[in-house]
Amino acid sequence: MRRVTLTQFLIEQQRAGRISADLRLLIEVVARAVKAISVNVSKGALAGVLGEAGTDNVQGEAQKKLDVIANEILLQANEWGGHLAAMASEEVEEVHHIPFDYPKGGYLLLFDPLDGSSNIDVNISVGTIFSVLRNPPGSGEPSEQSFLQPGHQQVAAGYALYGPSTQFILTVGKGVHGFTLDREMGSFVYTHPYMSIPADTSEYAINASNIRHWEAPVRRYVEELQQGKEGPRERDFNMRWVASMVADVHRILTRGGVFMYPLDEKCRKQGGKLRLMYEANPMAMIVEQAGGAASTGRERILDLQPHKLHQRVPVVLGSLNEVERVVAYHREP
Ligand code: AHM
Ligand code: MG
Repeated sequence: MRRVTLTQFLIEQQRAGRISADLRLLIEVVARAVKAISVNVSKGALAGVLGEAGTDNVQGEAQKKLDVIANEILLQANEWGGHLAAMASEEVEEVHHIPFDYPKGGYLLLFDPLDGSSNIDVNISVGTIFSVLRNPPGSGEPSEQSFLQPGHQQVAAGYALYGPSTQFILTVGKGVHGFTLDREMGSFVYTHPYMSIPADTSEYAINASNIRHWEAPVRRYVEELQQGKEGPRERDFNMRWVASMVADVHRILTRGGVFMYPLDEKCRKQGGKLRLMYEANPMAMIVEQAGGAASTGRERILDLQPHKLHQRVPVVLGSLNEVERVVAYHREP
């Protein structure tokens, strides 16, 4: 069987006019950084990379050593290639400017270097999420404002899942494509063309310990699922919660499902738990490209006009008919 690598896939996308040479280089560099992160994640305790870094990030959360390592790997890998105007990271408060001695390009890269940090020390899957925007023409040196573009303007989005195998999932706006890392060869192999999310599902993902904090529409929706065959849905539903968004979304991309981190009383002041620019937008683009839907419960995520880099939002995404049902419940008085 002919093995297509990520490199070859990207060259073919460029030839087909779907991506520019610079965007191809950018994605290649992100994938290279992901391989380096994967090596660190898989060494775990052997390399002394587990545990706390002893610092807090911009969100006031304790950083793990691997959060810091993954962030450094992504920043350094992407600084010098000449394809970027600037970067923004979930772990860094301000925009990361390209050092003055390197050439600059037309793209903005945003990432959550290591998503699912609470799973690092227990050897459960974690991931990296990224999003690519164009630097608005004529805007000069990028500022926070340059990044504040609605998600539908993303030119690419993807994630890496560091699980039993390392996978790289990518969309450039023409379907969702999955690659698996061949560790011996050191290359990503195209294993999952045009991934798609079934419109119907019997599986949901939510941190149910927050039930007492949820708003009425989410509580109603989940209670109906829990009633199973005896309830209004007239069938049983299964529940999964990895607490690594990448792993939970990847399961949905593979076999369907609905993922929710809704607005609740605990996170109301911040606007939600998950970050719009580093988590919600890239995942929403991937999920929509796979035929699913992504909403805050009230609005399409990709239509939100961001007002700050580290903004948080409620997230409901996955199988189309379930997401639409949750949205419908939010509309009812
Ligand atoms: P992180 O980026 O600091 O790791 O936080 C985001 C993670 C998501 O991956 C996951 O869906 C969620 O937080 C889990 O939250 P909780 O621990 O409240 O279940
Ligand atoms: Mg995260």
